[in-house]
Amino acid sequence: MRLCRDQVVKAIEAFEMLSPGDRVLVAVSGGKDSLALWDILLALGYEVDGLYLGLGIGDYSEGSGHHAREFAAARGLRLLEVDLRSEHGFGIPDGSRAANRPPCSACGLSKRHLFDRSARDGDYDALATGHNLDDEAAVLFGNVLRWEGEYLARQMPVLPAGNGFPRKVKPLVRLGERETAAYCVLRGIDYQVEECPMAAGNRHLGYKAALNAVEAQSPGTRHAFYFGFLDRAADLFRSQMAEVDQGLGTCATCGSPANGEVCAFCRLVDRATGDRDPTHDAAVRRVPVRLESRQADGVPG
Ligand code: Q46
Ligand code: ZN
Repeated sequence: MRLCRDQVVKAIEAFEMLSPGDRVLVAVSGGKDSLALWDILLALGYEVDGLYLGLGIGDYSEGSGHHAREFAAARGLRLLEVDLRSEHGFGIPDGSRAANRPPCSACGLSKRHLFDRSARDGDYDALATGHNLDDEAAVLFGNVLRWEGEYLARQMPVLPAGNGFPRKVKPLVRLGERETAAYCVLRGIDYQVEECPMAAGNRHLGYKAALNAVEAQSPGTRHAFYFGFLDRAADLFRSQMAEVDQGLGTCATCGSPANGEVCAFCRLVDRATGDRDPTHDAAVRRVPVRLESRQADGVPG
């Protein structure tokens, strides 16, 4: 348990993620990473609320919500909730079908938008997510395989606030998923073990499996790959981030940052709920959705 806390402290200090007294919003899925993160940040003395997003994925969502609520209730913590179906008219399975997008793409876009918006509305100093080293290395691997410059530019453990986005931090980047799982077991944190049923066939899982195989043969490679990128290559892609940020405006529908008249989330809502506006469809054709995302991952979770 001490090792996990120490690694989080090290990450926070090395990347200047948080300052003492910061108000932090943690995106909580009910899984091991986000609950361990919430627990560790509280132990380190930060003021931390949780945010749970109901994705409408049947039993999986019911289980995740249950674990997030139990964790918060047992400790008297504040858990904000946003429900995609009741507040925006669709759940991920039906919405992604109607919008003709892969589920994880619709899900990632919705999460990023609603997390950002909640952190902004609640005036939090930072939004923290439970991405661990295994996640980040797998995303990096996928982005390097395709030389996705814009995504590589954003593959940082901290993204500063700006252009209407909150500061985003990933304090678990120095921990692997077996470590966060062990932390939860030792701390008696009951977490959602089942994986999302929509993850099957996700490219990200393939990248993770490939890196697991490399790591088994050559321990330490994952760490060297990810931190070597941050030390020696990340700066090479920075200029692409500035280019995208310069083109951002404000969504006419919801007021969030957008690189068209309407932001990618509002366009998704239109398509997912069948409430199509031809202007929005034209905007979808004109604007590649990914440009609007300041978060490079699209990681399940
Ligand atoms: S929740 Fe969402 Fe992940 Fe499910 S639909 Fe994909 S991105 S896999 S953890
Ligand atoms: Zn919008």
